[in-house]
Amino acid sequence: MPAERLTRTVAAPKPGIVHLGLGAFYRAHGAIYTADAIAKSGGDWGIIGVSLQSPTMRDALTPQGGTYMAVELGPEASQPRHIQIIDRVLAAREDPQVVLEAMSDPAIRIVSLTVTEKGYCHEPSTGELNLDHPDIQHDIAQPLPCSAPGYLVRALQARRAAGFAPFTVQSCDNLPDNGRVVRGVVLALAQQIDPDLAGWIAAEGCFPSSMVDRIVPATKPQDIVHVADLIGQGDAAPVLHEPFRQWVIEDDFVAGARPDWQAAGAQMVGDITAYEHMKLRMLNGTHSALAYLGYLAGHETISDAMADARMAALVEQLWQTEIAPTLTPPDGVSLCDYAQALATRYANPQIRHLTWQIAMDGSQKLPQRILGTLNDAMTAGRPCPGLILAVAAWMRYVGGIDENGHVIDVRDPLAARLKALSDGGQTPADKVSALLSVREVFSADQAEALKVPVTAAYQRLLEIGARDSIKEVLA
Ligand code: CS2
Repeated sequence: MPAERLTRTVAAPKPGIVHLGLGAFYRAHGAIYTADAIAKSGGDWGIIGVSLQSPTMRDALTPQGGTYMAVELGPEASQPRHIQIIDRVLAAREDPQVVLEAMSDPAIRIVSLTVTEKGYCHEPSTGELNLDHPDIQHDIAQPLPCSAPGYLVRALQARRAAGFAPFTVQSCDNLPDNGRVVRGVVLALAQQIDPDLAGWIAAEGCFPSSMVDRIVPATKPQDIVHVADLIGQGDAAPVLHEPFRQWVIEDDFVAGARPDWQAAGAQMVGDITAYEHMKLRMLNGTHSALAYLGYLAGHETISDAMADARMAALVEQLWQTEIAPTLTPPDGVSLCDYAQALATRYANPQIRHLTWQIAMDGSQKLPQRILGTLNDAMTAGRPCPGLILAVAAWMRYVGGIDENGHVIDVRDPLAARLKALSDGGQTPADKVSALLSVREVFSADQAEALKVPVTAAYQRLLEIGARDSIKEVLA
């Protein structure tokens, strides 16, 4: 890194938001929308960032006064921008009390979250809080929490005790009806701790759902070098993102208090369901299909996979014939145009979005990205060979050995169990059955319906590999 380090050049706005899960995505999406909203309309909407897991982000951003570079990567040019909206970063593991105090301050009117699917400690197939989750067990027993639902409940408890209004809880994760999911886990946990508290939260709280979209690969060491070259200063935690961004937000905030995100281009709507289904199924569904099949076929990134005509044809088939017919598009939106725009976004060669990164946490992602679509299509009697192949590819992936016999570094909260189930099956059919029995992912009915087609696809993956299996499913 150059000797000179990036520093703050303007004061941070007074904080009004605490954000849990300060990863690359939020810093390239919600933080920038909020900075733009303040630039247009003002307001005390500075952000206190909280890292729930490790202090790395706090340690990287604190010497830079909480600021960082966001670099927009167009197909031809890079556009750096200095983001100065984050007031400070807290490391929850080191000092949970400080985090609770920040969240309990009445000046904080919104607590938003990007904690990834697994951060909600829910059952992905049902959306219900998993009361057996070790972090939830801990948070029921101890006043200082460790999970995201635990922080929300304990901070709301402190606000109620102090006579303050609750903050709005705003999920910005890729979950269907993410506001309902976070409301459900918060109420279920509060119920365990203090049923009166649960009643108060249910009556006074707001949990707007939102659909978030921007492709933001995890920052890699070479990106840090690239940004230093670009700006001539050292930034330990830049974010690199595509030009496109979209944020559709249900307009339901405690006392209506929120930044003027609309002025920054966000869409404030009454019901986000149509947007969210479209995005989770069309974008995230094909992202996951490309992640498993692309990884198995030896493609490192999404743009590499899209440069393979066979992969690109599969994605096109998924959009047109397998996914789009299950959707009711939002008013004024054409699914054809949406798919066309996605193809262009995926092909952006500047965005090095690893198939391995997207393949992470598949057990938490598959239900809302692929299995719901499959369910709807199969109920309507439409075959979905591409999505079936994607499910089989996930099974092959979590088996932990790639097509060249190399070990795959599978990251998933259920990784050990998935591998044991796969290893325990003698035949391909046994392995598929064992994986279909994971109820966090597949309902009993769905497992039954998928057994024959997924086994056949899995068998073909073993016999002829991912690329030739794709060729067979192309209409
Ligand atoms: C990706 C998403 O990592 C993943 O699973 O599918 O992060 C995706 O890039 C974003 O949802 C795009 O908005």
